[in-house]
Amino acid sequence: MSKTALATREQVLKEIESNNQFLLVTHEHVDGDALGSLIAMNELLKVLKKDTVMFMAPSEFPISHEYSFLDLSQGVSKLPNDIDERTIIFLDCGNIDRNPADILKHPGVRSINVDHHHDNTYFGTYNYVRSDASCTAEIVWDLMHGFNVEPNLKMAQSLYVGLVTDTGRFMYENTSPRAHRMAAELIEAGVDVHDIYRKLYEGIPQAKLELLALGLAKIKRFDNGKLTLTCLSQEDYKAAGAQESHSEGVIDYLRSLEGTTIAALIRDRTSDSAQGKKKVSLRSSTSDMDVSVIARAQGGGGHRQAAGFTTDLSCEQLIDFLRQQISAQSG
Ligand SMILES: [Mn+2]
Repeated sequence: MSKTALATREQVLKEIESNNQFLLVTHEHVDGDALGSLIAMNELLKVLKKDTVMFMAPSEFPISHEYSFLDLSQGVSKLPNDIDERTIIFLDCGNIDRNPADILKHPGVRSINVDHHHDNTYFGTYNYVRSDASCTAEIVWDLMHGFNVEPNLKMAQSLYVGLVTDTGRFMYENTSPRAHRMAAELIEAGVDVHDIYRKLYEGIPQAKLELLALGLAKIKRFDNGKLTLTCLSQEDYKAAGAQESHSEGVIDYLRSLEGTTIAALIRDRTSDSAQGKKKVSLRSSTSDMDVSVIARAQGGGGHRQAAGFTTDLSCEQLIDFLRQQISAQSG
């Protein structure tokens, strides 16, 4: 199978139309857009009478509390045996390293890479990468229109979760008129905005708030506050009784701090397979600074204003690295 550089909407619609068996996957450490686009695509394929399987690795469970209301009961944590007969749809995966990469090792495997990361590595047979889309859910929503399918409530809710989380509740720069039109349509399809807000953003576990307190107490600022960061250690997780996913959102406080251009959250990975490694999340408060460049220099990736990577470097080494990178981009 020859690889297409960038697929058109028509090609993707045709590819879905002409195949009957699908396997849907998304990136590791799932977020709202990953889950939302996965479930919505699964629902869309069901409406189209396709045989569809959603896969998520066992390490993704339990799902972070704010997403636990999403229905993943039809998902599987073991790859199906007939994988060679299925078209794989990757959703919201910037690069193959963030996916169960073994899937693509199957000979003759056919895949559609549906994503909105501008640094997507085009690892699929068909690469439908729309960096103008606010979220992958927006692309799924558009494909749904391509098939003249009206969203059922489950699709609408899932798409809305992808939209509201990836646009920072309609506040990030990617929030386009189209994102709002999509929201309007999903609300018309029955989404209860306030109910989803409550589920996603309230009911915060106490451990999460205590972890935030520990992170905020250790904020470090460099270069007149241009770089604001904090480090969360294994000890912090223990002290707060928190899990790794509870660090979600800490970085938004760092970015919102007066004078900050780049915010970084450096946290110890807690899973057994990642012992000794650190996960670094980066946010930029201005479009002049591209944090995906910084992340890629360490083997990661992401968007201009939100990116991340995993590393063996120490906190001190990371601080030096980040300051260098920021000064290189400022120059
Ligand atoms: Mn996304």
